[in-house]
Amino acid sequence: MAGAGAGAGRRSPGAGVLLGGVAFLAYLFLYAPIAVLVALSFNRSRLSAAWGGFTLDWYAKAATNPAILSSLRNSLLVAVATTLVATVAATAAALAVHRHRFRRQGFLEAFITIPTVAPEIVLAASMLLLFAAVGLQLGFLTIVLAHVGFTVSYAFVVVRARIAGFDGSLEEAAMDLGASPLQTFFKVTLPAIFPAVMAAALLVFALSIDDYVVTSFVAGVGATTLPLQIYSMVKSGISPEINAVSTMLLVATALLLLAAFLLEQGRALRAATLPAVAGLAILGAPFVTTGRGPEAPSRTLNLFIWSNYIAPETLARFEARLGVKVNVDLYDSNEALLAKLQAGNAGYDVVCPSDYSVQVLLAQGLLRPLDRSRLPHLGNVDPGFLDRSYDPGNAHSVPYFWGTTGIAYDRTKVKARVDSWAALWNPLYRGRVLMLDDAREAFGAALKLRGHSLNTTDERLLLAARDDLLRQKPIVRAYNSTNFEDVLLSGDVWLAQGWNGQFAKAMDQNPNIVYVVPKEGSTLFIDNLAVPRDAADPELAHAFIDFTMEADVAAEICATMRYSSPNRAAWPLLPPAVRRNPAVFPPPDVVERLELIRDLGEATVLYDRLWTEVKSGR
Ligand code: N2P
Repeated sequence: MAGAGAGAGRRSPGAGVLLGGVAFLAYLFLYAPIAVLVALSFNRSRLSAAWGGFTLDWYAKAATNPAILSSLRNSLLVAVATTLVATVAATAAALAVHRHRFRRQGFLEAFITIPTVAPEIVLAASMLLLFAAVGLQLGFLTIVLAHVGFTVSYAFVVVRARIAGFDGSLEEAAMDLGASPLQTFFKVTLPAIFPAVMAAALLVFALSIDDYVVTSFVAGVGATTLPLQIYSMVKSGISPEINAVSTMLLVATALLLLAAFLLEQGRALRAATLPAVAGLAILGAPFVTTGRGPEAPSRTLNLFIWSNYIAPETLARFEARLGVKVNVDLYDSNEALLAKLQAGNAGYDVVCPSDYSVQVLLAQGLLRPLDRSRLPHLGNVDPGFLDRSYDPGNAHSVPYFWGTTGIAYDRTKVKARVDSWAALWNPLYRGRVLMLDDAREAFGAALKLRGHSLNTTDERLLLAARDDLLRQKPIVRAYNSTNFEDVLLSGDVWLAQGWNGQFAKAMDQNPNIVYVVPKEGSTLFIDNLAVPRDAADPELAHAFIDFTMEADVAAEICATMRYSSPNRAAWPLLPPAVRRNPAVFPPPDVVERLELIRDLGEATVLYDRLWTEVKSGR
């Protein structure tokens, strides 16, 4: 340190420039992504790659989007409740440790602050476990409890630091002059520590409104907060509307933190008022400009389904027909669905597990038997998709979509013929390959490449598949199960492993995209609608499932999403281009080389472990 100080004294002008340059680069590195996001929120063009001129349209769109408004309202309610509870509790705790001396005080104070450094994911998982253990239904209350749990420590640190110098003799003097303890608190103590309390409150508010990780664990349906909504929208591709919402959230948070910072620095309350009010105004503006908050629905269906599996217009049709509201949450892997249902109290009425996940959920008693009398349109489903071994007699599920896993590529960039999984290992395409972010699918490709079943539990074959996937890593640009077709369309990758429906849609946008099911064979999936055991409205769940099996609804679902429909009554209603597209409806010789993924019981742990090794690159 002394050396550095001496060095600083002799610093040449050149060193100053160098230091400035390094600092500039460091800040650029920190803020460039944010700058890009903010800039793109003003981009008239939908594509992030091209600048189409300046516009504020995306802000207007975001501010009138009902899903965004209702999630913003939830976020504000959660943040206000969290702020009140956490700030009061933290202030009381800080005053208590300030006034009283007790044994192990230092240790206990440090103990309060541990949540500020504990990994967020650990806090999130432990809260979820706690709520499940005490049987608390996930929703608004659990979010507030969890937010209080992780913000109260920050609030404590802020208040504690500021009141360290607070002179207790003032309180004594007030009491001596006859003030009651309550009067003393409100007339003497609170005014003295008020800036600290406000700083803590603003910090708590900002932390709560921004939180994604903890909230994603403990939010039930109907309690989607703004960060969850943004993430869910990202799953169907990043739109400039999301950039606009993110920018507003960013600016509002920055203003609130600035206010908290000013107060903490001991600035006058007035100095902090402007940024605080401006931050809150940004968050509240959409309600004022549109003149309304979202109305409360009467009856609600909570749907948890794969992304890119149902169009908003289909849901709107169901809502209009029954006068109900549909809440949708999306996922991109069976494992995510299983985790959510296994944790309990998720609150979904309808879910969409694939074949092998139906098997897992059934074994754990997590599905409710279906009432056939409420499913009159089941007869529309092709019998070839019924009574499969994962759910004999379809007692708990009905097929919704089926499809294939394959490779799509851009033929203007990939000149060689692609008909084998080997293409995804070709070093020629280094950095231009995308793989599904899915253990069973990635291992499926590696196993098929060597001619094995994708359901093998032979450890030797699995270790070899892991090694193949590790060998492939330098070629892989991304693991993505969400919008893999967009990444291909954007030109970022030239070849992608993925599911047929989204590729079939991409082919419409770019005729140079080709979809193949490799000759070695691949996955056949049958994804099904089912009702979780703890569904709140099983009757509405049945109504929805039956609705999706009506011929014209099933046709609309297939035509909009392009996954393969098991509904034979829908087939004649499909546009011929969809019906005849082999990417949507694979010909029999392709189907013949497909294999259903099965639940492998104990061996699942091995797949998980090896997949983690692949992803972490060991
Ligand atoms: C939809 C993914 C298809 C599901 N995004 C594959 N089982």
